Amino acid sequence: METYLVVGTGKSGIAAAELLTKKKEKFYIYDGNTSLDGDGFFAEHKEIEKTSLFLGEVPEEIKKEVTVAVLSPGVPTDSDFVKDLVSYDIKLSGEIELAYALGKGRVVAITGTNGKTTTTALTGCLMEEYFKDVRVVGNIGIPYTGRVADATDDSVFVAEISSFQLETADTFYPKVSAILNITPDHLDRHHTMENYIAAKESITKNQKAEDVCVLNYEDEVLREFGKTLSLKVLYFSSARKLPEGTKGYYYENGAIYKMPADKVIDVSELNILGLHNFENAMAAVAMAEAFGVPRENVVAGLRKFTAVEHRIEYVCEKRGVRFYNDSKGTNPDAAIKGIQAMDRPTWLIGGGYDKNSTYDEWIEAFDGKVKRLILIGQTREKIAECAKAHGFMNVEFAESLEEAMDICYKNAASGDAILLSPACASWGMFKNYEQRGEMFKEHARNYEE
Ligand code: UMA
Repeated sequence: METYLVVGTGKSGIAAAELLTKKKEKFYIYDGNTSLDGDGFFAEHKEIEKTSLFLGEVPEEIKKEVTVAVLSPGVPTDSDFVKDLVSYDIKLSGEIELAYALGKGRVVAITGTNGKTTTTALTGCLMEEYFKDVRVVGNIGIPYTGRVADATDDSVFVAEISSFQLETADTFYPKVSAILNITPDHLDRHHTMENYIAAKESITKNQKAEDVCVLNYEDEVLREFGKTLSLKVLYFSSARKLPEGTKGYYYENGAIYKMPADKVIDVSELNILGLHNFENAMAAVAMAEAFGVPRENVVAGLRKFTAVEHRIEYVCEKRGVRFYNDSKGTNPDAAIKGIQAMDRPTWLIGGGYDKNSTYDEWIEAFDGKVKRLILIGQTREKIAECAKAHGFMNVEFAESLEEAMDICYKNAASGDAILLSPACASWGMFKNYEQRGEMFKEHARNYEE
């Protein structure tokens, strides 16, 4: 019998503690935030058995008793707190591992720097066209532990898995996995690109010869990684037909094909825009077909699916100015997709938490479209300097998201766009990117015509 320590009282920690309660396991809870109200926590989360909630510190005798720590994804595995737990021989686990170990059902798992959320939602949609019990979970914002208690062997889990979550996944085993792309992100946490790549690639570590991994052929790291795998690899490419003998999907002349020349769908039938979304669609089709979803169901799902909230999401039009919410653009690479998708002169709002990113490529992608860049948050000086180094001088600082939006709306002309696509995480100013996106949408909708 294990004794667990749930580390973190955000979405993951709450769901993990609820699952441990349901499974009648012994557990304690910890959070590094000493200003939390312990009694208030249990009053608010009645589904969680009242146990000890430690804030800022775990007593020695508890560390001696605990056997497994369930880390929330936001807790760095190399922090002093975690190192101390390890010195007490406490096994490190995570919310994903806990859900997998205590749950039932088959799993499809998706990782990658960008496009995970759209691909996960789309894969879920294709699966639902065929399977009865499909559960979309993970980094997408629905903790996996929250959906396993009543799962059966017939349940199909479609899980978005971040590099943070992979770090603490041990026996977690997806029948089908996908790595969509790997570009620099979260280097504050993983320190080197090699560590980050290794975390992403570990999604395949428990897969067997008959299992499937879907990889982006146009990502050199992933193309090479595919050659090292001893399981079935399906590639996708948005740039060319795959070389003869290579299994997978490709985009050519406005349609998606399965190798060698089997047309799946014309992209004009999709409700999601841009080449990056055709890549997401190919990955989703590859996973669904590998999982046994018949072509007609795949096509029906593709026709139905619409864009994900906070990802280049059209909000409203006021005085001829259109508002787009791309709060999910939490790194430069994602934000590049955001600005590329704009077909009007754009007032761009960026900046936020510093993840040690570099912003050069993002600024270069402005491509004459950005009228002014309004910056908020911790990274604003760093981004402003970078913009100026690239000859982009039209930069202004604001103290809050609302102030940034007011500057844009006051100055924007009919036919312009106002785009929130920060290239940075929301942490520090907002609870999460969803809250940042919601605030943007609410403020936009409240403007007078
Ligand atoms: N905490 C500590 N010690 C620490 C760090 C945090 O005690 O060193 C505590 C905080 O005080 C807080 C709690 O941990 O109470 C927060 O935990 P968390 O940051 O892991 O956040 P959750 O609310 O549990 O949300 C997590 C994911 N968050 C992160 O990975 C940072 C959510 O992904 C995910 O949707 C959710 O679990 C459900 O699985 C968000 C995210 O930004 C969307 N992900 C990154 C991304 O997509 O780029 C990886």
